[in-house]
Amino acid sequence: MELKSLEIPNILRAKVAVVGESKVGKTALCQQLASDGTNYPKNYLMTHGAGVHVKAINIPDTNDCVEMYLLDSSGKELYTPILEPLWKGSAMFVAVYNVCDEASFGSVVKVRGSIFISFLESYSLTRYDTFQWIEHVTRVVKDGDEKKTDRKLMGVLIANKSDLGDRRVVPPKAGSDLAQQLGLLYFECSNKDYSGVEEPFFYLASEYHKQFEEKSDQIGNFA
Ligand SMILES: Nc1nc2c(ncn2[C@@H]2O[C@H](COP(=O)(O)OP(=O)(O)OP(=O)(O)O)[C@@H](O)[C@H]2O)c(=O)[nH]1
Ligand SMILES: [Mg+2]
Repeated sequence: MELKSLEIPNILRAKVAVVGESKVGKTALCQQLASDGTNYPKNYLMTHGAGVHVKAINIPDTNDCVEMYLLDSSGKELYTPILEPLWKGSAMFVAVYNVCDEASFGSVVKVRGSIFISFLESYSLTRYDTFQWIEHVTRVVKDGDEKKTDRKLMGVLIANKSDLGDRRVVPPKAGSDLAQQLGLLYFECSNKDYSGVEEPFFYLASEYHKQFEEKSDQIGNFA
């Protein structure tokens, strides 16, 4: 037996806060990802508080694996006092909206008064909730960071339910423009068709791995 096949993988663990309005498909996303597309929940079952799903992603051309602990957070504002302590220590977030629900799009981001409203209006979108998922989760993680590292929380913006083309109200350009303004990468997916589900997580795992390698190099330089 080749010695290489006996090598034990290095496992990096990361907590991922999965956030967004109720019914946008966060639980479906986590379940589909963790089951490689075999566990799509057809019927809606509201998440009470949070659920945890695990996905291990191998980093190509390395012996490393990122184990992602997906914190599937309820989209009901009512649960945020329970969610806040759970979000602490997250290495990254995934913000999800439903392309057929404009209010779910408006509520993923910080509502920056008239600038944000005119941004929405330029896409003929007028509905938004006052709750701001990305702003909220990043603040909670930052406040909970005892080392005050000033590190930017990694994240992606996911437009879900792309299979419902005829009912779509949030155009791709609105999503990608918004993501660009927020310094995030934009992805589209359909949990139902299991298309585009893995890509955002491959991206996050790879970025996380890069950060780890940079840190290892720095430690190496000091040694
Ligand atoms: N057509 C379509 N329906 C989807 C998709 N993803 C999820 N759904 C449906 O949307 C509904 C809500 O999905 P959930 O994953 O439970 O939503 P959630 O964001 O976890 O909702 P909360 O737990 O209330 O926060 C369910 O009926 C799913 O079957 C998708 O990609 N396409
Ligand atoms: Mg859920």
